[in-house]
Amino acid sequence: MRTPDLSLRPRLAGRPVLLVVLTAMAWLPAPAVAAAASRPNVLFIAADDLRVDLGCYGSPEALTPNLDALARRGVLFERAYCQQAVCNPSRASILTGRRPDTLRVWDLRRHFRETFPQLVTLPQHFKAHGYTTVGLGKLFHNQSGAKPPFPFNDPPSWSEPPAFSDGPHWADWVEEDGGAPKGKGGAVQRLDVPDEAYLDGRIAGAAVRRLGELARDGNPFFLGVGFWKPHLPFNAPRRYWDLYDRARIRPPAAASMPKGAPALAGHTWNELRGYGGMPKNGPLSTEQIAELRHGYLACVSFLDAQVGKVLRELARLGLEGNTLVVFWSDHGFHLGEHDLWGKTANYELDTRVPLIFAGPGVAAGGRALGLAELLDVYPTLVEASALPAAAGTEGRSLLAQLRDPAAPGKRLAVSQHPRPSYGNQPTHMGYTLRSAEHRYVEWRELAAGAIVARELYDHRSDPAETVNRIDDPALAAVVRAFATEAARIIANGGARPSPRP
Ligand SMILES: [Ca+2]
Repeated sequence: MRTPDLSLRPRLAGRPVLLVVLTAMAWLPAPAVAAAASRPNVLFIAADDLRVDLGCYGSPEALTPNLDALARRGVLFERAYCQQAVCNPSRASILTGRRPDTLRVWDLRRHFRETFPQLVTLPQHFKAHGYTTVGLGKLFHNQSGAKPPFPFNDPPSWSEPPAFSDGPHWADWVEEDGGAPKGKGGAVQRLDVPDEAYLDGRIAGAAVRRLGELARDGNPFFLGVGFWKPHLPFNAPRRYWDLYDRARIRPPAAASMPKGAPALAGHTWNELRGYGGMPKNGPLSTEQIAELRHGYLACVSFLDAQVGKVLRELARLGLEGNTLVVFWSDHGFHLGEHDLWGKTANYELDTRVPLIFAGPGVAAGGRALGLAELLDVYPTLVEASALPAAAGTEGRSLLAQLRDPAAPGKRLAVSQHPRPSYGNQPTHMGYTLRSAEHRYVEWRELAAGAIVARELYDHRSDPAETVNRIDDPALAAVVRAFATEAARIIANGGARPSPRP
């Protein structure tokens, strides 16, 4: 165990680095600058269910040297938020640059092309402008039984068939008899196996090989590498578990639902309860909590090691200087905080995500405090690559913050989640608006649109969101301002999930 690495903080703004770059570029002939700036490669690295539990984000526990190094050479967004804290809606949102309400994608079954068959995704936009686009791993949602009318891995987005993109998470499992997994096993696995025993090790190997081929090819590329961890089951080779001492794993902080929170805000952790050894009802034992939190950290370090393999190859090939790297997770995760396990909540731990950019034009060692949303990634990469803007995207380019992390961000980040969490026919939708200082949540009954519950958390005094202060007279003006914003956002989005046949 080590103490948190706070050494990035003194290097906050990164302005001196930016000035050096601009001064050097001023001496280059203009066409060369334009050509170099217009055709960077893109390395788009996704993690699955990774909350902001990384060394570079100040985690007191997680060991993530490779992601910490990426943050040191780029810009880390301190306040980045997903648009819905579950795989398919979040991934559809970042990859199309549109909100779940616009896409009408709120569950794990519906495909965004059911709403917009001709939509041009982020990689597809790069493909249309001459890039070779390659998808390895889980980028769009994984197809795991649901059969939408379009493949989830979205072949139109890619120059070649995507790989390692499909299948249920439980199948990423090592049977001790060497056979194929026969069904959903336990929630954790700790075996002395090589990285390649699991999907992420194989994806890292494929990405390293493909990077070399793409470098030799010479055409600009968009390489998407989607890692499956730290999503359940928490299986990682033993050596990643051994980085942590079980006796020193911290118990969840603030382990009760927020005081005054409505019942709609919670859920019954059905995803975790579906794994072997987990109780179908009721609480986990102290030992189970420690094992799950240990397993999550092991998976975070396993993921970090796989990202490191890809980033080292990028550097070895001499591509670092002309490749924009973006690392993101589709949403966060609860590990017992708020008496919740898993995602699908509207709280900070589920909606806040790691988001790190590095590469040409990106300030080194910057920490952007301004708010950002994952749907901003699409217009950011398009603008940073000097491609024509894509039609219909709803995010805002973060390029100003990549050049100067002190540049202002968004005023609000908006996320949402239906209730029931996974049902085809939700009865309620919760919208959450995060400002720099507060989180506001509004739960609406979908049939008539009536507001049935509200929440307000004051991050100035309560960063763990432990007390719902919606009725605090001292915050009445704040609540009124949020309610006005929420009404405007919802009127523009039109949250009316259509009944499924
Ligand atoms: Ca996920």
